[in-house]
Amino acid sequence: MRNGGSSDNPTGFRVEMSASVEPVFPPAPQFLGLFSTGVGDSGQVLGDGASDPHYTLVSGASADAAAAQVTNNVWPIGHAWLANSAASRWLSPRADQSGSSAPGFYTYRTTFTVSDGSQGIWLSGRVSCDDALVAVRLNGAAVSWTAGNPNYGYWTDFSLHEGFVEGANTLEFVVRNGGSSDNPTGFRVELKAEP
Ligand SMILES: [Ca+2]
Repeated sequence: MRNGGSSDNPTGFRVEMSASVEPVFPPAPQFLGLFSTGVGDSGQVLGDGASDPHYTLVSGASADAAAAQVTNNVWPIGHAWLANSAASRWLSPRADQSGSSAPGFYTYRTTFTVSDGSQGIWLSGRVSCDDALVAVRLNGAAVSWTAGNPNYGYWTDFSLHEGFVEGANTLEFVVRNGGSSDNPTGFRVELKAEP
């Protein structure tokens, strides 16, 4: 680079590089129709405000809680919340979480098909949410779970290796939004099948 001018003046140089690559968790043949949050059928990330085709909000504290929407990519994402990536995006009861949602419980549900027997298969992944993940249910049965509160600035890893059935399966995540007045809430999960 060249510093211009005919007398002393500021010059500088700055570059940022990252060698880390976000893991991508494609759907696996053992788990047909199972996707991370905020992606379409081919795994591409969806835009702000899109309805996630794979996750529904089956109960929620806000009156407007009907579909899980891709959260707008603004604060608190990339601030208090983990930044979005090419592998997944945050979901919320509504896209605008600067406008926030009511405190209470939100249940996100996804359904998928186990096509190759229900024994010896593993599903692992990582989850982040605002504020706390209070329950995980596989086919209606509670899964043992440990996660921090709040759980939005980092990932919590998990794995499931029992409770699957051949055919249709349902996986639910119950998120509690804390506080006593409207404030941001969101949910994000990345999933992969283990051999
Ligand atoms: Ca919150």
